[in-house]
Amino acid sequence: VLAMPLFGQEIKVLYDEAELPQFTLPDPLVAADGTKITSAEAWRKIRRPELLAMFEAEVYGKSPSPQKISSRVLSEGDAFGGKATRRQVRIFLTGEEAGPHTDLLLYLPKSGSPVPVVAALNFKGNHSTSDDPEILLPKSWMRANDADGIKNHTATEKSRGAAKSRWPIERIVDRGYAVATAYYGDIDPDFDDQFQNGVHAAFYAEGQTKPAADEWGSIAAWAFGLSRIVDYLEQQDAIDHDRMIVMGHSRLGKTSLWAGATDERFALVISNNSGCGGAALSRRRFGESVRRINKSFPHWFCDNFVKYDDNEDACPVDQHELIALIAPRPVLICSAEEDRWADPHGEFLAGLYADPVYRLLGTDGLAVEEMPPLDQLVNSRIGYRIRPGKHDVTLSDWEAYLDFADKQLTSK
Ligand code: GTR
Repeated sequence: VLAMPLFGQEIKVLYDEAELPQFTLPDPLVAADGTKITSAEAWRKIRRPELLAMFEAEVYGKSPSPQKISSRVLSEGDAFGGKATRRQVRIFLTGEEAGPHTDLLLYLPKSGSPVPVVAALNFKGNHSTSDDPEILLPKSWMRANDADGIKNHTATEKSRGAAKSRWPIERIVDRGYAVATAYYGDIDPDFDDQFQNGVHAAFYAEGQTKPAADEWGSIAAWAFGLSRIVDYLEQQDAIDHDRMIVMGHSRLGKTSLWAGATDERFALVISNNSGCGGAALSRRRFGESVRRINKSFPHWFCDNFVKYDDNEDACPVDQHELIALIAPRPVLICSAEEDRWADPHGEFLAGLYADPVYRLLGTDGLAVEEMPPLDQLVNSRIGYRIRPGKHDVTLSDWEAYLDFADKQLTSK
């Protein structure tokens, strides 16, 4: 047990399985009124909507109904010596040019037929994902400052390629997948400003100044942005609409899971090192806890989630049920051995306890009952992998994502 200081208070951080509290997980196959869910139809009609509504009301907050997007191509040209097309397109999230927008960077392999796509938000701006000088420098507020070429919370030329180790774009293109990325701060800047900036304000009801306790926080807003990106991708004939993948790392891994749960157009969902509020079971309180995350990042979840600080057992849902909301679509949970803050074992267990739902829906679920050895991809409908090393996204992670997608998604 380590003690980590936070805002002058000591919050105990559990890093020992023997210290974990005893808990009972809610059963994904028992409805709130006690009814056992024994058919795919009852899952679809009763339990799935019920779980979705509880995650909305108690964890991430409910997002508004979308408006129809509009878009404008900013640039288009060849990339990687002509192997791919690079397109940059501004997506207007409310359909209005005066409203919030996000700039999508799309690399499309040149292929005779529609290609699968990986949609993933980035942390540092589109230009950080590659040295490609054609990528437009964002003007948006940047989280980092005086690091990686960010000055006054604004990107400079120096920050080009700052995150490229996480984005092996040419390799992804060579494997036949398109990449669609956008800067998450375009959708909602990642700091607690009571939701005055970003997409929230554009959806307030008359007289509303902040989201209600059961309405969207930042994670839900980023997921909403991913869905608007899918609105755009669906309009593109070059994209295979049956093979649209969402991927995210860390807070954006929490986001990709919520995006996959709420938007079934995502045919496959990948979370990398998503941890607390992502794939890790909250009731374990291993590493980052609900209380700790709500203190550090009060804007990520809805205000109701604070009720579960040191009180996880009272929450009507736990994160294995978030994985279950993706069923029967393939989901890949990725952990890193040294990323104990994100609770790799808790991430694995969420997959394991989602398995009964996947089986009820006629899939192979998670093919193992114990955590696999390092670097060994469990390539069943619920996938799992843990690799050596730290909280990060690596080339080997991407190879595993695409091995998983190659097997789990077949073109029609
Ligand atoms: C940490 C946070 C994690 C994770 C991570 C990240 O500070 O505690 O939940 O989201 O940030 O997004 O990099």
